[in-house]
Amino acid sequence: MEHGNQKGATLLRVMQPPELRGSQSGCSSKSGNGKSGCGSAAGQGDLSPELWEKVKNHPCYSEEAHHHFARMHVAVAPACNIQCNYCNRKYDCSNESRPGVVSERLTPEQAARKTLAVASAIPQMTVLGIAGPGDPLANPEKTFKTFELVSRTAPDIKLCLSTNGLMLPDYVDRIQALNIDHVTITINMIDPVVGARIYPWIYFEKKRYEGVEAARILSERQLLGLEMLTARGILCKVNSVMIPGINDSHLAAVNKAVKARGAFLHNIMPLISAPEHGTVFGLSGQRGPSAQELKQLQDSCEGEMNMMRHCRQCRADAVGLLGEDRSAEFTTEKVMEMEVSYDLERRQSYQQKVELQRDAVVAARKSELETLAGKHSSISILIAVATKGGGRINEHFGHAKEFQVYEVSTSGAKFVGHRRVDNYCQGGYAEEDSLETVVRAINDCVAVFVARIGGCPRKGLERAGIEPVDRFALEYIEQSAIAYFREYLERVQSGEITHSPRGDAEIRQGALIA
Ligand code: CLF
Ligand code: SF4
Repeated sequence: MEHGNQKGATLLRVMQPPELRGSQSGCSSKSGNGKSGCGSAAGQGDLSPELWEKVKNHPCYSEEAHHHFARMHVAVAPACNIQCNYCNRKYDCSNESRPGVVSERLTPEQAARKTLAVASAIPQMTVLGIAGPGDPLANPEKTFKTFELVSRTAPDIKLCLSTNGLMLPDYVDRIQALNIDHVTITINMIDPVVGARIYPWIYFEKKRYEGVEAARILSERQLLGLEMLTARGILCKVNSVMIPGINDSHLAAVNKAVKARGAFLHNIMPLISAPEHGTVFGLSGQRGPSAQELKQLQDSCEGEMNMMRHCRQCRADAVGLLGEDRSAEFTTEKVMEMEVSYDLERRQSYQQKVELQRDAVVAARKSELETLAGKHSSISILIAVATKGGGRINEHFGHAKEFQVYEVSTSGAKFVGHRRVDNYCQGGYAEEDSLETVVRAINDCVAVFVARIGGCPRKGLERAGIEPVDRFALEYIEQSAIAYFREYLERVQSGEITHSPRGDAEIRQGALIA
């Protein structure tokens, strides 16, 4: 564990963007991205080459990578050994997935073929994750067989596992032997009294436990599993579901506990809860957090610990960049008909080009940030961005299914979240209603950056006090955000505009599905 902690501390330092290292105010959430974003020797910092390789192209472990690299999940693990009050067994695991029905459950063989098919079609797909629809370690043979098959046929793909942690200590050796070097554990509490309000029961060693005893066993197993993994140098991310009134004030203690055990990243996600999901929380009216509540908690936990803020709570069969879902292109039927040619050289050469693009994004950000040198202000603003990926403002307002949100201050621009929305352009129906939902989702932002925008939504946004900005079309996001902020400060200082805090915003339920 000590070894893991030391490693963790080193990683945390280098995860900050080079230009912000040493700055208290900095984008430690740039964290997951900072170094990773660099994709260069400089960005690697003092990270060992082996660890750098693990992090730099993983879209969940590196915020910066998530603009460029994709992941895929295969739904091979239907069973679960615990009950969470935010989950309905008929649906996806909502600790890693949107609670929607998984389109198909796959055998390990089908999953391996699908992985090769996606790897052929999407050369920037770098990670295969198993995240449900139940718990992968409650289905160990299917899970490990899938990983074995893929590691044999597609050795460049990183293997990633997400678990509730109950069975984790039993499988640490197997995880290590298979080179699964990224493991996510969902840890919502370290206090069993809190846990009893989240988990009605667990099934462990052929016995069903309930209430506080169930939560105590689960918590002990989760923390033990985390310690065992980090002691072996396996990168661990902790996911926590923020449940207002139940564990929101407790998650700071969870953050400390997992940090002490060497966790690399902490991903605090909003509860997904609606009556139609049929979950205990959904039916009892338990609400999820607002955008401001979530951000405040993430901010308060962001010390030396990397906070993940770009999670999309994806389905257990998601495919593509985190902000998109291409799973419908890869159904079993389609995969069986596809000509699959896994070409390692082609994949590597494509990924090298992506690395160059990534270097350009970082260089542009760094150079723009220099224009803020010597400027001091307590002002920070949020900017919503319509993007299709690549780190650029390249999406039409009307086509955006989500907006990425950046916080900008004299310290720079940092990604702080995303907001899912309905397409404004839905073929002419209910466009006014769509605009209202967009405004509610980005109401805390002073501006929205888009590649293009029509006259009607432009006026509607202006009425809501959100400035539509299309003059940075196709430019890099962070560079543009810093340039906009510099002008914003000048306008405030000249008295042209008054800066005042904006209101809260609404987090839409669930993640994007195609
Ligand atoms: Fe999948 Fe999870 Fe691996 Fe990523 S997802 S198993 S670590 S490859 Fe990522 Fe999706 Fe959030 Fe999970 S955005 S739900 S954190
Ligand atoms: Fe559902 Fe996942 Fe919880 Fe199991 S661990 S009950 S599948 S949310």
